Amino acid sequence: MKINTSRIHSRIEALAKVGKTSDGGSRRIALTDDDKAGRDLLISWMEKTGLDIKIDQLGNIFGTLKGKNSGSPVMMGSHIDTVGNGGHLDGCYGVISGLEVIATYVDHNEVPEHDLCVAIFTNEEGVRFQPDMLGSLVYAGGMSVGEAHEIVSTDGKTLLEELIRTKYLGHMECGSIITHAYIELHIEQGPVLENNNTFIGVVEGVQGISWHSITFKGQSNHAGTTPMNMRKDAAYAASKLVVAVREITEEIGVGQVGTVGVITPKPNLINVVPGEVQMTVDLRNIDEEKLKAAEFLLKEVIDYICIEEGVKVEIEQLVRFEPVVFDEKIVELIADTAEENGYFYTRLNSGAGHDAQMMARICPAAMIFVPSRDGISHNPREYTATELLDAGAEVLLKAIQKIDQGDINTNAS
Ligand code: HGY
Ligand code: MN
Ligand code: MN
Repeated sequence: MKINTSRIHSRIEALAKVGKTSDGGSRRIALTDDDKAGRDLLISWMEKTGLDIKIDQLGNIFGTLKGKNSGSPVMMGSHIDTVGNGGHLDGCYGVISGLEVIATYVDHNEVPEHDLCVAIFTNEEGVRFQPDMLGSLVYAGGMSVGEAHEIVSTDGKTLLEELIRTKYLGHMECGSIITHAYIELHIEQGPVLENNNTFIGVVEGVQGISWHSITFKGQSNHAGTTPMNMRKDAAYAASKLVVAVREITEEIGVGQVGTVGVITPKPNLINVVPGEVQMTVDLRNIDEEKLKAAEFLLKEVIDYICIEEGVKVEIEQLVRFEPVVFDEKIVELIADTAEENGYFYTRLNSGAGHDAQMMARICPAAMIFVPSRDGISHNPREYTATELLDAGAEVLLKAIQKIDQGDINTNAS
């Protein structure tokens, strides 16, 4: 069977038009009208492919092609929600390619042994509702539906309200589809594959993620009359923490990353000493002990900054996922498939979080990467050459065929 790569490209382009930003990027933040429009478009393509479509209580969407032995599907999937200024491929490539694998079976009148399913998980990016990978987290039993429904977005809406408003509050119980195996195709979003000059990434695991929201509370005051030794300057405290996060990564060493992505001063006026700054810290490491050490240093340095500047602090942990190791059998199957189809590959861990790390909690799961030009992602400049996208989709098809035909006993421990 040969995958219809031109349909993949035309669908990536069509979806990119939904929530298109002035700088050519994509903005379909979870459960906004643009995300709804993207969801509606994907559902129309699933209908065109003749799939059985189900939506669960978290708004996760599942398109299924019945197999000879219907029951627990071989699943592919990812997400189509984006960060605020995303590219066209993050998540979308995996969903559209998964749909294409199933459409290839349909086009060739091939009935698979297992049901084949493509999933679109809700709120993978986590920029509006935290935590990220929320839809797959609940699907995998990592959070209750009720708790997730009550999560309040950065713009003050509950997840339940937005699911109802966008008409994506499904009735299917979250996690009721018992998945036989899961493969997610995704762009690497980093520089490793391009630096290694390889087409395919065989992903062995995902690094642990720790997100905190930190609010320094000092004292708003007059910029002109307040002597420097009387200030409780929340922006100064926040700036010290930005520098400290970089120093923590240097202290922990190679493999530790740290990012301050949000810094919001109040009252944010030119002639007022900021009384409050809300900021976020994103720490990640593939090594759980090192990630814990980074978190410890973070707390230590916050305490020190507060004493030094005389400010108070509120700390909220938004996300904490431990590192994940993918299923060895599926990892090997992907490596063999790449090799058999003439593609050099690199084994690597994922720097980004993915729905696959949640699926790995409940079924054998792994990922296939393709390179990102200049390692750029979460940016309108996100790009992967056509031949690389095609290679990834071809390896996905061949790997799914093998799993479907029972090349690996995914139940064997
Ligand atoms: O944050 C992440 O790594 C993913 O893009 N949600
Ligand atoms: Mn993604
Ligand atoms: Mn992303």
